[in-house]
This record gives sequence, structure tokens and C-alpha cells, in this order.
Amino acid sequence: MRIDVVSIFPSYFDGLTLSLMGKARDSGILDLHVHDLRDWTHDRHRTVDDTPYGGGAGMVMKPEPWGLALDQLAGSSVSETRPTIIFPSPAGEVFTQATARDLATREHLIFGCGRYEGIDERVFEYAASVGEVRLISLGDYVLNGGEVAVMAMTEAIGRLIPGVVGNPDSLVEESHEDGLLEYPSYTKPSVWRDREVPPILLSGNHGTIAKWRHEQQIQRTRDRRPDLLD
Ligand code: JBE
Repeated sequence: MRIDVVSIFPSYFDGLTLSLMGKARDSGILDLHVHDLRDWTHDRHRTVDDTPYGGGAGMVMKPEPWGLALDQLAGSSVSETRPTIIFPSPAGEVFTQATARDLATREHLIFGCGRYEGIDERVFEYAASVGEVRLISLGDYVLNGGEVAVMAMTEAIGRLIPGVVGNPDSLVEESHEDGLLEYPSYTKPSVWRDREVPPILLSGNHGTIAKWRHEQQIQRTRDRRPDLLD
């Protein structure tokens, strides 16, 4: 999979060289490129924003650098298929594990990180002419820009690409994979500060252990996230 990220703060993404995402990049499974939007400006001050038409607080990202970035990154020299172009936005659809599974099947993702009060609306229209546009939100709260959302989304998507997570079994028994929260985990010692590991886990009976874990999943989901059971 190829991923391009466009941002005015490319160093946010230095963390993607670490851990599993770093390994996926080193192995070639994940071809991730981070770009500075200012590289597509042509004025002395490398300007990416301007005041909003109609007035109002804050600044709006100018369309021209975005247009040039999209022309370069969505061009056929990068991939044969039309890319999926994602703009993180608190006004978008909410990102879930199902969104991550869908996006993990795509050949080419482009993430555009907005800052300030947002991006000139015509950029979204133009992007829809060169790819499939998705406005996606991490959740119902406001961040200063799309960078942190893109970090979260690329990690959630990246770990679903075959070969990125070493043991694929660890992908199935996780929160949200089956619509339930995950069961509690324990390791040695069997007694720690007077607290015992549930004895059923020491029984060696795989059937009863699986049943107990499933019950724990349902109980936790009912307690913490009843909305998931509706
Ligand atoms: O979640 N998001 O994608 C956001 C992007 C920009 C600002 N706030 C957000 N929540």
C-alpha cells in the first residue's frame, strides 16, 4: 500500500518510523511518504493561508498549493488506480474499525491535513475529480489540525495490512473486531499483591476458558459501552 501525507508540520509523522509502522516501511509492505504542503507554494513566504471571504475569525488554507499537491500525488505516475483522498475533519464521518478495514484494502491513500479554520471548499471538489474523497473524524472533539488524526488512522489501517502485525491471530481477539470490548488479560505471577488470577485461567480447560472470556467481553461491553450492544 502507498500512503501520502500532506501537512505543514511533516515532523509530526517522525513517529511512524517506530515500532510496527517502521518495520512495515522498512520491509516495503507500506510505502509511506510525508510531504510539506509549503513545497507547493511559490511565494517568498511560502504562504498556505489567507483571510476568509465573508469575514469571520481565523484563516483558511489557500486552494493553490493543495491543487498542485493533488496533481502530483494523485497522478498516474504514482498509482494506476484512483487514490482514496482522506481529509480528517471533525465534520466528517466517524472513524471506526470498519473504516480501518475498508481503507486497508485500498492501493493508494492520500491524507490531507488541514490547519487553521479549514481548507478552501473548492479543494474537496477538485480532489473528487482525481480520486475518491472521504472526510473522516476521529471523534466528537476538536483538535488543532488533522495531523494527530492521521497518525491514529494510519496506525489503525497499517496494522491490518497482511504482514504488518507478525501474528495475525492477535488481530482477531481485540476490542471492536467482533463488536465487543476485549476480555481481561493476566500473566505471571499468579498472585500479585494479594490479588489472584481468576482460577479458571489456570484450569487448562480451553472450552471453559473461551466461554468465560466471551462472558467477560459481554459484561464489559454492557458496563462500559452499552451503545455497542444496540
Ligand atoms: O478528528 N479529526 O479528524 C479532526 C481533525 C481536525 C480537527 N479536529 C478533529 N477532531
